[in-house]
Amino acid sequence: MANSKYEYVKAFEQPDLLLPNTWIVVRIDGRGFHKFSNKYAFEKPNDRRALDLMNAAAKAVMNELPDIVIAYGISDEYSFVFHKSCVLFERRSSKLVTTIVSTFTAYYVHLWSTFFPDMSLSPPLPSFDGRAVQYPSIQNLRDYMSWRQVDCHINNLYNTTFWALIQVGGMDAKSAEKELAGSLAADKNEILFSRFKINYNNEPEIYKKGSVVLRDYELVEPGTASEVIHEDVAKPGEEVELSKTQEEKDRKRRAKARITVQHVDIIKDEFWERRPWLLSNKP
Ligand code: DGT
Ligand code: MG
Ligand code: MG
Ligand code: MG
Ligand code: MG
Repeated sequence: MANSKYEYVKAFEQPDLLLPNTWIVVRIDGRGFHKFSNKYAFEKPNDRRALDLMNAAAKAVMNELPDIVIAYGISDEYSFVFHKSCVLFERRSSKLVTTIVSTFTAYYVHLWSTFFPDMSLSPPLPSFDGRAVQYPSIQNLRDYMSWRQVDCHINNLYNTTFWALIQVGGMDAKSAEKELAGSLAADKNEILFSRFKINYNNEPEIYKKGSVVLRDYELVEPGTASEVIHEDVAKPGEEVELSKTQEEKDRKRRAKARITVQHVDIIKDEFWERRPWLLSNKP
């Protein structure tokens, strides 16, 4: 059948392919969660139910999109990392971002009552924005992840001290803010310890380190060879077929792996060295 006279409008659609061979991070962030957290009386500075709900939604996203190798969440945000070799949706930025945002939001709403059984959701409903950023090297990607985890630590130390001054110390918000203006990490640790008998080191890991979501394979002992997963045994001429089989095996393995949430350091080398498959050349 001939094309309709309207079909020319398709030419207005612009391609938005992300560069090949770069790590893709899709970061989503809750819209207006300052207001949202007040509406549902989230505990300050951290609401465990709200964080668990974010983590459950992130796990569901990773379950539906096996191309995601790792995710990291703090507060109302989550970063999802696609391997640099990922070809999902031909690497179209808008498809990757909108799929993650809508899948995450759908699960956040779907799972809400599991984590907040006493409070039913009502408009304005939770929504999330999203963006895709590309990182050309593993160093850039790791620095991105480190940046988010350092942010988690800085914000949590500040918020823990700020709310201790108010909730236990009886200060108002203005005075607490003034007290903390220009303070260093050591000063906040000191305030927490000397005035409130709080040892920051003993605060829950989920608050201090954020949440890492990954597929649970066997850990590699520190210091041993890192390419345990992808041994290439192809003979000349069999290369394509074997690597296809390997690819298929890897895909199945990823789909079967249990997805876990951990609250661990992702800045130091150890985390990545013990999980060489995360950043290996082949996903
Ligand atoms: P945005 O992202 O520009 O639409 O605006 P917001 O309000 O979402 O701002 P953002 O994303 O910079 O900050 C996250 C807000 O969410 C922040 O005001 C604190 C709140 N929030 C996140 N997690 C918790 C929690 O566990 N407890 C409480 N009380 N508040 C939380
Ligand atoms: Mg924001
Ligand atoms: Mg937000
Ligand atoms: Mg945020
Ligand atoms: Mg369609």
